[in-house]
Amino acid sequence: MSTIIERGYGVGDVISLLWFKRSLPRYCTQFIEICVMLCADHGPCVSGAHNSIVTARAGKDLVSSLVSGLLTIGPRFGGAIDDAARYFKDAYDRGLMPYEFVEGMKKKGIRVPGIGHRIKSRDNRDKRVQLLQKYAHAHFPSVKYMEYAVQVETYTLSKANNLVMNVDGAIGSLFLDLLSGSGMFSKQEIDEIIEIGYLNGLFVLARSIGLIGHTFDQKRLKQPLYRHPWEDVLYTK
Ligand code: Q5B
Repeated sequence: MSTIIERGYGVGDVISLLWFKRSLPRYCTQFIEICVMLCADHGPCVSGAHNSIVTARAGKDLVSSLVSGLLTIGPRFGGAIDDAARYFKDAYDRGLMPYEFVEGMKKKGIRVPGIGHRIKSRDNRDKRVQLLQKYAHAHFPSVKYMEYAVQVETYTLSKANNLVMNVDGAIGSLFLDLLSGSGMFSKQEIDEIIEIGYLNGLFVLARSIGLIGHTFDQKRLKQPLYRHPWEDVLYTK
């Protein structure tokens, strides 16, 4: 760690060394840092922040509040990056047309990971996705997986307005481009990274920053025990 500081490395280099066991080119480490910054928080209303807030307001400590938020990260919320990479890679490498891929997923009853959002839509695009795409267009040697994901999005948007590429889909597809285009990973290593599932780690790491912030907010503001409005959970009329 002292060498890292002496050489002026950043957190993207630290992640490259500790997770991927190699020094990656600056455009890759900067991409990792952008992912971490963009995913650090998305406001107090999302699943993870909500859980951390409720836990902090129940008087629990920082670690309990943090993990209570982290435990919501999964296939619907923030933890779709690995599956997005898995499915986009498989579909692209097999040469599936986007509509074949989406319809095939529908037949299997699987929602396309990396597609869809509760509030983002065709007319209210996710700025984070646009920033990641812009960065990759400017710096990556190839963005073939991301372009495939865009074609998938074009098809899903023909079905419903909110079936946009989300931040998980952008990171998943672009990380495939980073892995395959940087020349730093063998095909076998890429398959292993995707199979093990490294990429949700980026969201977990990033969102921890925001969840800790939400916990401190509640403590600083001395918020009382949370009680949910009963109208929201009333099952019978
Ligand atoms: N439908 C995200 O669903 C959401 C479909 C689909 C085909 C799809 C859903 C989904 C895949 C998982 C994913 C990451 C649950 C999201 C994130 C970080 C965040 C969060 C924040 C942050 C939203 C209505 C109809 C149904 C469905 C169909 C929906 N998604 N079909 N492929 N992917 N996506 N997660 O709006 O015929 O009526 O049965 O699971 O990528 O987590 O900001 O909040 O930074 O914190 O609740 O951005 O898209 O819609 O579930 O009512 O579905 O659309 O089959 O069709 P919704 P639902 P039908 S980014």
